[in-house]
Amino acid sequence: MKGYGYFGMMFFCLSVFMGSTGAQLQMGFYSSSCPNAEKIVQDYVNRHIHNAPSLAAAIIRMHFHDCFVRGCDASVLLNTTSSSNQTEKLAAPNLTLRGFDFIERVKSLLEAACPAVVSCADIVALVARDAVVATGGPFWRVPTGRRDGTISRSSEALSNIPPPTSNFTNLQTLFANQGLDLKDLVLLSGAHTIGISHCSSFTTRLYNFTGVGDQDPALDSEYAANLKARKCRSLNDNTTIVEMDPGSFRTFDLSYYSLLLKRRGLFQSDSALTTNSATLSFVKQLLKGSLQNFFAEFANSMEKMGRINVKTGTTGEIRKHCAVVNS
Ligand code: HEM
Ligand SMILES: *[C@@H]1O[C@H](CO)[C@@H](O)[C@H](O)[C@H]1NC(C)=O
Ligand SMILES: *[C@@H]1O[C@H](CO)[C@@H](O)[C@H](O)[C@H]1NC(C)=O
Ligand SMILES: *[C@@H]1O[C@H](CO)[C@@H](O)[C@H](O)[C@H]1NC(C)=O
Ligand SMILES: *[C@@H]1O[C@H](CO)[C@@H](O)[C@H](O)[C@H]1NC(C)=O
Ligand SMILES: *[C@@H]1O[C@H](CO)[C@@H](O)[C@H](O)[C@H]1NC(C)=O
Ligand SMILES: CC(=O)N[C@H]1CO[C@H](CO)[C@@H](O)[C@@H]1O
Repeated sequence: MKGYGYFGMMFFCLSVFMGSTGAQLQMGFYSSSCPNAEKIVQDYVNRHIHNAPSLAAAIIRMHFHDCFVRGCDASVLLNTTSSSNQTEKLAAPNLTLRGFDFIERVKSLLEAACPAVVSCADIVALVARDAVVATGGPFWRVPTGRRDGTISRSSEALSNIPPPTSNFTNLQTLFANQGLDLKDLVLLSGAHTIGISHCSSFTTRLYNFTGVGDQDPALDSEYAANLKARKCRSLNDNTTIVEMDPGSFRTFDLSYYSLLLKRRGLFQSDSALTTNSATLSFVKQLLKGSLQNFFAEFANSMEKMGRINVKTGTTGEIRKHCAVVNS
């Protein structure tokens, strides 16, 4: 358990205690039940990611949204049906999730090779890792054996996934609820080194921060002026997209953290990492270290995130289609 810290340890004991079988994730869980499973995923990602490199960002974010609601159980993939309430997909934070069809295509290859063996939750975890690696980002271990949940509620996405307007306290609480500490918060937020955002995720910072037509003073004013002039021309722009780490939004590097210190983090939640002395000091430490060091630390936190409240053993099910529970 080295490096997992107090929260991790507590969480670990709790999840072993709560799992009905006490089963845990393990490396190569499918090595006898579906020996090529991980290779099928990796080959598919390697063959297709170059046509759509932006999917690396989309799917690591999907993995995060999955894990933060009912654990990493692919609940984020479920469609709303006439017999379910609104599922997580219909919650505002999902609006901008992408890559559902990519996951579904990988699933159909695995169903063809080994019917009803590989969970959608493991597919999301594996595709997220393989896509990030294929685009030059960090590698992390993905132990497998997750099973799929049968419940997905829009309201739970709203209460568990931090909004971009989060302040430090909100972030600390929502991460602690998942057994993640402040170091994990800083490292995992580092995923914002890749990908894009819609203007609507942050335009209040530009146009109406406290409701009097003002700007967020924590955002660099030159950057804000630029965003207003060139990208997000109104408070209600919900279609324009911007690079979260302008100039290197496809490269998994340390520049996200440099931007934070220049007051150019895009969301209030990014900026909030510099408002607490512990997280600010982690940010500075990361910037002093090497890229390899960031990758290694990021890998630890990703593996930890991938274990949140997983269903193993005989709980849950192995879905046949990722968007619907088995009938
Ligand atoms: C700390 C709290 C976090 C908040 C408040 C947050 C919020 C957001 C928001 C609002 C967007 C833009 C959505 C849009 O407008 O299109 C976004 C994008 C993204 N987030 Fe986060 N996020 C957080 C943590 C994370 C974590 C833990 C990860 C992964 C480990 C992550 C990975 C991403 C990625 C890769 C994108 C770009 C998605 C794309 O290109 O489609 N975020 N995030
Ligand atoms: C789930 O919903 C998406 C659109 O949101 C649709 O394209 C897909 O076919 C649906 N899947 C199933 C199995 O109903
Ligand atoms: C729908 O929501 C209600 C109230 O939260 C709950 O009692 C019910 O079990 C939910 N139904 C499904 C199918 O999840
Ligand atoms: C953080 O935001 C919450 C509401 O989301 C608010 O109640 C709290 O006062 C804020 N904390 C600080 C330190 O601003
Ligand atoms: C700014 O916010 C205030 C308070 O929420 C609101 O009354 C006002 O209409 C907003 N301004 C614009 C331009 O939307
Ligand atoms: C985007 O903005 C338009 C115009 O303000 C509005 O009609 C539409 O409902 C918005 N879309 C979403 C998904 O919020
Ligand atoms: C991908 C997806 O299902 N997006 C949905 C998110 O929620 C909105 C409503 O809030 C739906 O219109 C989208 O289809």
